[in-house]
Amino acid sequence: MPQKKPSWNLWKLLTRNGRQVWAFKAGTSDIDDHLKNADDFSEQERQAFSKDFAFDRQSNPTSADKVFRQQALASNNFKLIEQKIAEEQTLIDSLTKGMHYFSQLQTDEGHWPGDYGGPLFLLPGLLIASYISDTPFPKPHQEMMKVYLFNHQHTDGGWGMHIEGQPTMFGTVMQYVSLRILGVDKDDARLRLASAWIKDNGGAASIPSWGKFYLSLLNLYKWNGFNSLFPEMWLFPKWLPVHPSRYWCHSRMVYLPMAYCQAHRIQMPENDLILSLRKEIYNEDFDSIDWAKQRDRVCEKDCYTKQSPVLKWMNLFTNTYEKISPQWLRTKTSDYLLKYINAEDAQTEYLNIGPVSKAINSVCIWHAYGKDSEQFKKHVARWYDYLWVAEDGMKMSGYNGSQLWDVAFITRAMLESDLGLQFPETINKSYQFIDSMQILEEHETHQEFFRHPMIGSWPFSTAEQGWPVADCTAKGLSATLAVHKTGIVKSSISDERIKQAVDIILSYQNQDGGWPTYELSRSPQWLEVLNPSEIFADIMIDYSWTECSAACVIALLEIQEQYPEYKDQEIRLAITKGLEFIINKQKTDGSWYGGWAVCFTYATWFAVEALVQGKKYIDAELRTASINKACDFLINKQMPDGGWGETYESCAKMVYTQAETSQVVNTAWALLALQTAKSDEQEAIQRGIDLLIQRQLDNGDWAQESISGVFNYNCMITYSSYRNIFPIWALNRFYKNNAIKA
Ligand code: LAN
Repeated sequence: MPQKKPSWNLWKLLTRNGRQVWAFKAGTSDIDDHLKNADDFSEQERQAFSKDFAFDRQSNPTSADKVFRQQALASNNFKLIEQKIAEEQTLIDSLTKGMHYFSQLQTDEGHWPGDYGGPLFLLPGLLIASYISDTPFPKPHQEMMKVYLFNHQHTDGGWGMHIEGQPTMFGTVMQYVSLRILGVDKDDARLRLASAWIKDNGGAASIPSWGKFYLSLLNLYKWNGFNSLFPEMWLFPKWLPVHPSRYWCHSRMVYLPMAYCQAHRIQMPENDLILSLRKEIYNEDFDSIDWAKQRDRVCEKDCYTKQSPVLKWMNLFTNTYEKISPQWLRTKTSDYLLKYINAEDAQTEYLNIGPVSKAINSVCIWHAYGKDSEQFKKHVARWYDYLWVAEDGMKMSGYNGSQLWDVAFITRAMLESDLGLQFPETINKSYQFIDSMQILEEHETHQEFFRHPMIGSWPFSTAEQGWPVADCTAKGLSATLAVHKTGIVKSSISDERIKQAVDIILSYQNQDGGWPTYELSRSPQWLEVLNPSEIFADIMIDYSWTECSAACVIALLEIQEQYPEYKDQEIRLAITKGLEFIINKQKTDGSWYGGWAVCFTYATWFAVEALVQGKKYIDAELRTASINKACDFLINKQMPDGGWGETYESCAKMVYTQAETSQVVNTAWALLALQTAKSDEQEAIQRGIDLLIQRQLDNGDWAQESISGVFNYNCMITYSSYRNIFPIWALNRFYKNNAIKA
């Protein structure tokens, strides 16, 4: 603490061009005027001089230059800076620890494996495929699956559609049957409770249509109680809006093998287990059930999308047709379906587009070629790509992983500031992975089976799985550009490949200006009236989504910066239309709904990021108003502890639903948005950042909180690396924006 020496401050050092002149009572900073007040000197001041400038040669033989230093530091707000340095050190420590911890989890090939579980209807599908085909999993696997299924049972005996959801008929019947297939005794107390849940809630006949399908395969339900999928529809002319090639690819690829199974009414033979199960899951005597009457019965706990009147009418027709369908046409249809299934198997190395079709395709291939066929063996070999062991047991993942997606995100997160450069090995490995995951070829049967062009694209998981995704291409490209900018790796992704990725992004833009997931929207939205799944919404066509659009706009903006010459006009137009789409999607409260993660904070972050970066491409007033509204929305949702937290109910209800406790992932998204918007709510940002630091565990990880991914509004999915990626990104952005500039 410097002593109080008031008269020191009567002197002030003026400098200019290296000149240094002490001014007495400097009234101005003009060095030439330094004597202006020199005559204004009182007796009091003279006395103060001799007191304040008393000098002790014993203790301080050489002058320590205290007058200048004290003044210089005071004018630089030394105290404040001292405090900032300490805070910054805490931030740097947290970030370094976070990146160090996460880097340790990276594989040698550069990606981050992780838990991608959540939905509870996936493992049962696979178990049914293994049971029907008499291809049991090894004992240790079976044991771990049992552990998993029991771990997620609710105390009332039921299971949800996903691990955090309330019990439903679909969830409960599927897990019940799975556990029985895995050899658990029907008198096991937990199964008795589950059986009671099923019966108390109306019995298995009220399971939604996807459940009716699986039960029919097992001979636990009758095919004529399943609304016909009208397999012949696949032979319709392709130009018809209802032709399945126009459906969202996930619906298409699930309803394809389902149609094959229904066309053949695949049904396993009765055995003791099946006969017993028929008693365990129905209130009525199985043989006395009027199956046709069960077609539209859905337990109210399951119902998310009501059947439309149009669908009911259609079902009337297709169910009648089922009774008269000529055999020759069925055979022709089945041949086509099988050809398509084979093509999908070949295109994806038997991984298939997702976990549901993976299991059902296995059943079809087993049915068509038998258990000993090469094709079926190849299918079985890839079952294991979908299995994941975590502390809750063995589950089936929602995809064959989220490899590319996570790598792309973490790369951008780390490179947000120079701090990421302290991890060159991690960045380099990530880059190698991104390089090896870009899809560089198309299959021979590409066009025949309605695939979107994909040379230059990136997938969500792996190139081998081979389904390109618009925003994954955008994220792969953004990460590539970010790495190239640093110059710390030898770039192996050529300009040509970058341009191919740009072409893919451009090819994905919908008429409405937005970007979809895997393919352009190929039919009008009215097709949704034919959605036969009572548990999901908006699954019929591929829609434009805010977050997919924002990701693509951002990648194009980055391309404009780094490759300004490439397709300049076209890209500008695409960006402008994309930004307009995003603005149009904004809700009146300033937020955006997120379709692929929980929920409003997620999409709002994406949208704000695109709007901020897209400054030059859209009307300034419109843009500012939109960004300000978004920031107001986020500020309004900040919780008292400084964090943000939404529950998964935001997704299904489409209304922001506050969690009881704040969530680091939501907090990070909100902070990323507020910071990029250069919101003047510094205090709110600071409080959020403090929360992220405070929530960090000693080893640099963050605890896993509530489930953060979603699909089709109603089913949740785990993204285990989000809890690292996004806090690191938000902290890194804070560091970049606030680092002390020396
Ligand atoms: C995914 C995972 C990734 C996700 C993003 C890239 C995050 C998104 O921005 C676009 C859509 C996409 C690719 C997506 C679509 C739906 C998927 C494939 C999933 C959520 C993973 C699992 C889900 C799939 C439909 C699950 C299987 C269930 C069915 C109802 C068929």
